[in-house]
Amino acid sequence: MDLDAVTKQSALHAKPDGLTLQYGTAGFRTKAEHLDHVMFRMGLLAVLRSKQTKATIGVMVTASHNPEEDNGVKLVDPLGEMLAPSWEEHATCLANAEEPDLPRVLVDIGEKAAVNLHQDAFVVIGRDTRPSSEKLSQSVIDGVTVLGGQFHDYGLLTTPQLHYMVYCRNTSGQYGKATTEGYYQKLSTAFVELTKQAFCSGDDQRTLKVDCANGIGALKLREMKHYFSQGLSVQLFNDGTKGKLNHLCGADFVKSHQKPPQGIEMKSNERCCSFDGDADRIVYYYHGADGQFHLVDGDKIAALISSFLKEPLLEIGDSLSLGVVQTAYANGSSTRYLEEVMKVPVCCTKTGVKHLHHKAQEFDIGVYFEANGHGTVLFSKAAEMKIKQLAKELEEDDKKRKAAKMLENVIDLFNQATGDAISDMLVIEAILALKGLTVQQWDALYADLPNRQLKVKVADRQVISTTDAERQAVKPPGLQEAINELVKKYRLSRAFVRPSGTEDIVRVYAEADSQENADSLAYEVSLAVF
Ligand code: NG1
Ligand code: ZN
Repeated sequence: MDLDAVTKQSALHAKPDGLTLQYGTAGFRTKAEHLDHVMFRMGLLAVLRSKQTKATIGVMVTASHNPEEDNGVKLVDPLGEMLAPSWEEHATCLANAEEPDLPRVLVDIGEKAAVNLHQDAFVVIGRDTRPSSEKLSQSVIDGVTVLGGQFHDYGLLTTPQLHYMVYCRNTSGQYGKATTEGYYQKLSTAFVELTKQAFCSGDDQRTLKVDCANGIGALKLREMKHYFSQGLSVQLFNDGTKGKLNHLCGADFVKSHQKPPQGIEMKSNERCCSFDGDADRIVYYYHGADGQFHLVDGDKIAALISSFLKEPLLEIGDSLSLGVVQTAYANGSSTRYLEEVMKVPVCCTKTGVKHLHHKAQEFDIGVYFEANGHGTVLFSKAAEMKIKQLAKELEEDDKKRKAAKMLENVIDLFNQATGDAISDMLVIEAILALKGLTVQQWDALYADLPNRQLKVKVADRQVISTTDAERQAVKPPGLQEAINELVKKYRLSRAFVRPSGTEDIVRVYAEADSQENADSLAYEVSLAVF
């Protein structure tokens, strides 16, 4: 490592005094103006990680659903997963090192992680549409090049596309071609194949309105929609030409406010969906004939997908295990439906996709979704091989073969690296078409328990610590007892608190038998947090 060069370059990306940041649930996130040094340093770290894993590493510049003024960065590991936890610590150390200590911290990380410095390094970079993203991704590149790493800058990409690129590059192209064209081809071929047998009930059924949160999803969906236009016509709203990123629109807005985004015309019973700012989350919704807004969130997506998958899995009769992974934010009704009606095992993990992703890998087929619409379905290598074999070997008209063929396309359609709004949208649309289901029928799988999420500002959110997949507070003393007392006052109730990993707030969640009760329980719990 040419540490003198690092010092010199770093002076051009100097760390502001007194700023400490933590690599949180989704990397670093804060106001864009505070991130230049972090970007440069994550370029350095990506080179070390690439040398250590002897693989291509991804760097994504985005702050997802945060306001336009924010930005963020996260590293993507070789198989398209989130950065390993021990490296999150290295990332935090490196980002917070004072200028003169930077070379020493770099050497330390190299030693601790046993990095072979003679190994080549390759880093791929993607960014969202924020005004600050282009310059910040240039700072990442400065970090990569000063350590002699090679790189490919993809420019504008959705977060899941960057994960896909990393995965493709590290599996010698077996997963797909590491280009946007390759991504569009792979997904749309699977979608078209899958929907071939769908019964067609008129044009209305095949039209979908998409709120793109004024983000990168609009650009990429516009590029892609021609590939699958025979099967589905998408109409883009909030495409970034007028509104501000994530402002009064997008999946996070719709989910947390439980109301439609601005900038979309909704007629009654029309199927609509929203992406978030970097297109890794999706939620559906519609206006009922009664004029009421109905949200169809990540939990219901998981329910639709698992019930769809059960049939062909039963048909191929290979006793592949199917499981669903949720977080504490999953609506109580969804968990009950999955366990009691669908008879599918359900696990609960801590918030943050890395936890869900990891747990889902324990099943042959692991369905994971956060209530906010971030999720995908993972197929184990063994399951994939079995399915592919059956699809190839059996007679043309064998029912088993048809089921296997269908599953084969489902595997291709799901992004195996991470939750992906575009891929999930195509899966959902395919299922609805194949099953002849309307969005109302899908919504009617079960009735959500009324719920409320609140954000509470506190002096130090880290005074709260939790256990049992964040469902119980262990600190500060007395808080959990207070929550228990409040929960007892309501029927079908549940509540918990946890410090956010992406914002400087504490999140409160409550559900109960009526909206009024869910609202007051959430409010009362938020008072107990102070
Ligand atoms: P935090 O801020 O830690 O609650 C939020 C979401 C997560 C995940 C991350 C990353 C909720 C309650 N939390 O995390 O599910 O998506 O952002 O984007 O929605
Ligand atoms: Zn996102």
